[in-house]
Amino acid sequence: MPKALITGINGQDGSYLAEFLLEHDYEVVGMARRSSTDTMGRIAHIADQLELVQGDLLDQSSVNALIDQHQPDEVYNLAAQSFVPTSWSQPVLTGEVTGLGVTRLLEAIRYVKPDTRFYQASSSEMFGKVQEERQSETTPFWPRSPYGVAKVYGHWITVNYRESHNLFAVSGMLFNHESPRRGLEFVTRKISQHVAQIKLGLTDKLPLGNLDAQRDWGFAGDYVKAMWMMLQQKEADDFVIGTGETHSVREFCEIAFSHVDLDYEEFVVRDERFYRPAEVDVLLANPDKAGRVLGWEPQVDFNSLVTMMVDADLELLRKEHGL
Ligand code: NAP
Ligand code: G4F
Repeated sequence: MPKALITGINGQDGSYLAEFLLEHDYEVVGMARRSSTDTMGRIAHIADQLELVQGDLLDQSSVNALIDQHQPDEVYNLAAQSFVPTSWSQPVLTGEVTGLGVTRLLEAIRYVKPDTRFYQASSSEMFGKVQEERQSETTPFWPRSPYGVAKVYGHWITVNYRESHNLFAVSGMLFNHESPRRGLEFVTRKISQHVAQIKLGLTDKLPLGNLDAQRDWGFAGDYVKAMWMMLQQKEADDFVIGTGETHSVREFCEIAFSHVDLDYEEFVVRDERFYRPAEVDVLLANPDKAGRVLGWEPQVDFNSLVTMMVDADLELLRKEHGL
């Protein structure tokens, strides 16, 4: 039975990846940091099938101990300070966790179990001010946030450990992926949750920032499969994962509101607090290499993603409020 260690197991992607690996007969060990409140909601339904262990990417000794004690065949590094706006208010923390945290894991693997296969969760935020209309594995980076800068570091240190120490270390450059388990502060989930609240009469406004920003949005459940596929290849290599379609925040709103027979223009209000010091205007993946080499393709289209998220939030709120 292969053994996988997932950092950030209680995050959106960690929960889908854990499900996927369990279905594929892996022994799954999940690293999460200690918290004074329960942060395990996303994995509560599979908790009895996992081994959960405490650790923090800020703490080298906890990371070393995990690799030593569990001797994983595969490590998926999904842990990060992942919210872009927070990276302007906490740039040093973001650099420590999202950037240097990658090196801490790679160092542990290098010294303790160098045949471990390593996946780094890189991001389309690295492309930032895009240098090509469709971003591929060869598009130069121009990050626009401290988060994006930290991810560029994480990407290159992964490549560097592959080249310097011959580790099987890969970087998945994933474009935005969403789901009903997405954190409430990200724009897609913020919209789906507010649409459901408005429909049920629980609120009457949705404050948003830049409606013209465009993203290549896919479904998180599809994207975790690509992570696994990357670690099953003969050679370690880096891949862009996305849908090859881009849509604006406005389009997301239009579809989400019209799904419950409402007009977004009556409810969305502009709020300066949600604009960013430097914006990533448009992201659009060129996932050709992933299709060709991995045989990966997204299964959920944009419209289905939006309606899936709105339906899930409606169901959740109805249960919560007994409606
Ligand atoms: P997420 O839901 O925000 O999950 C992040 C995880 O990292 C959480 O489990 C969090 O734990 C953990 N974490 C934060 N700081 C940590 C620390 N110091 N030590 C250990 N764990 C820590 O993010 P996601 O959407 O699942 O994304 C997974 C990864 O992919 C992240 O690295 C993200 O940057 C990257 N990524 C995401 C996307 C996307 O669109 N979702 C696209 C490209 C790349 P707590 O619950 O304790 O905070
Ligand atoms: O949903 P977002 O916060 O995601 P963002 O910044 O694209 O980052 C996500 O995707 C990255 C991959 O490219 C990941 F690496 C990263 O970890 C994270 O998962 O914002 C999307 C867009 C932005 O252009 C933002 O300006 O939505 C715009 N937006 C407009 N109003 C808003 C809001 N974003 C948020 N969070 N909240 C708003 O009210």
